[in-house]
Amino acid sequence: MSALSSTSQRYEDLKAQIEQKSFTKESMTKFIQQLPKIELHAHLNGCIRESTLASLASERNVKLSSLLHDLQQETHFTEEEKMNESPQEKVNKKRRSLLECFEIFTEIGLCVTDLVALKQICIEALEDFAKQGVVYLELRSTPKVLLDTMYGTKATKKDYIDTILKCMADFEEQDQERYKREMEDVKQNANASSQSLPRLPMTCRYIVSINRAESFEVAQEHTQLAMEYAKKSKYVVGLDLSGSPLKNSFTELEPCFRMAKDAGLKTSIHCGEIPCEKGVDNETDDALIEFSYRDTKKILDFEPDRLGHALLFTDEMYEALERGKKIPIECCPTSNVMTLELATHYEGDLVHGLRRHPRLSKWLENDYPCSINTDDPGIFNTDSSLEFLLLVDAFGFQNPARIVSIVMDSIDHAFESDDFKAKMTGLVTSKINGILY
Ligand code: 6MZ
Repeated sequence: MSALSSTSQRYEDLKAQIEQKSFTKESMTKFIQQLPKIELHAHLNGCIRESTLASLASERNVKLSSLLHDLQQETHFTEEEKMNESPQEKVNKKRRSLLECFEIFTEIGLCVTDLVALKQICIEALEDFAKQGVVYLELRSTPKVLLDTMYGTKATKKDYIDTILKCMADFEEQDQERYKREMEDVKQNANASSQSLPRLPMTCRYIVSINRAESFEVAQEHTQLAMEYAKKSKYVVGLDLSGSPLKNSFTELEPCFRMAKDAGLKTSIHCGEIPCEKGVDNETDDALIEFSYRDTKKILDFEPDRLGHALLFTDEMYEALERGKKIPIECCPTSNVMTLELATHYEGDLVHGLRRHPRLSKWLENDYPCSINTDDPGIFNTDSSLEFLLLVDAFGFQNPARIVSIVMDSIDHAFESDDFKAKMTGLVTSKINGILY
């Protein structure tokens, strides 16, 4: 039996075991918190902790918009939810429409101005993901020219990438050591329960981003950087297109993505964040809808390795995806609810908002390849465990089998080798067995 087929057999056995076990709400929450997770869609600057943003802003005399950063007064509960006192973290208390998110990114840019701040937000992001049990992280970020305060000079985009890669390498080394140490302790303590098994170490990877708002020349520069680094570093695995969907078009940037693809780099492209057809909302004008339709078609024809969000396609586009290559989608539940404002105007809280997600219930129903991610945990006040707990509440899962299958399938969407994925599947399967018994 090949390594891959033996691990997939173990995975089938595992699903069957989970389905046979009964879970209370508490045991399900605990299980999900301990579950090893795969995070494939997170933007570094969007991971900034609120406290770090506040202190960097005060050091640099940046005034953060109170509308965007102070807790909103209205809590958006339904009457029924008010009676049941829903947990606070499931409530959308902040203004986070897509446009408001881009205002915040501008403010973050005014605060993360040097390599020291970059290093701080990177280390904190890695710690935060690891704490939630993430075992494989693909973090993306747009290289920027910052300041090198040590020498009082400008730091190049290569310095930006080197800083992130160094944080990742150091973090991995320390996390591996911690794991070995904790395993030794477990071995020496014969009575240790499976619940006290140490958290698996986290593997980190980096995806170079191109921001749509920047010029073609900058996009070319980032493509070259991604290709150059992918050759010499195991950490750099792909190229992403993100940024405001109102800016530029994929059509203009396609040559960069083709070049990356031809060089063997993996690609992930944000799409479907604005409607591709009339009647979805009352805000998007016809010219923008037409632009979005054409741009999305171009992205789908290009066939990137993964699609970011893929929220507001036409039915025809979704059907073509289903029939065709089934390109894996990086779904970010809280982010989607907030940016589409699914929880602001109607029933209000995130759980009800997620039930109004334009596509997620269909993806789950049809087993469409789809990972669950945080997008910008610092901005959306979320983490990798909360995203799964939200799914459980919104879709009423009675046991975590569906969650486990999403995690296991996501391993397959990673920008990594088959060998790596087979090993990761084995590790995750053993860990889940450990949590179960
Ligand atoms: C599109 C997004 C995004 O690259 O500076 N970004 N792009 N849609 C989204 N949905 C909410 N969330 C984040 O991280 C911040 C950058 O990531 C992109 C934006 O370009 C944002 O400026 P980095 O580390």
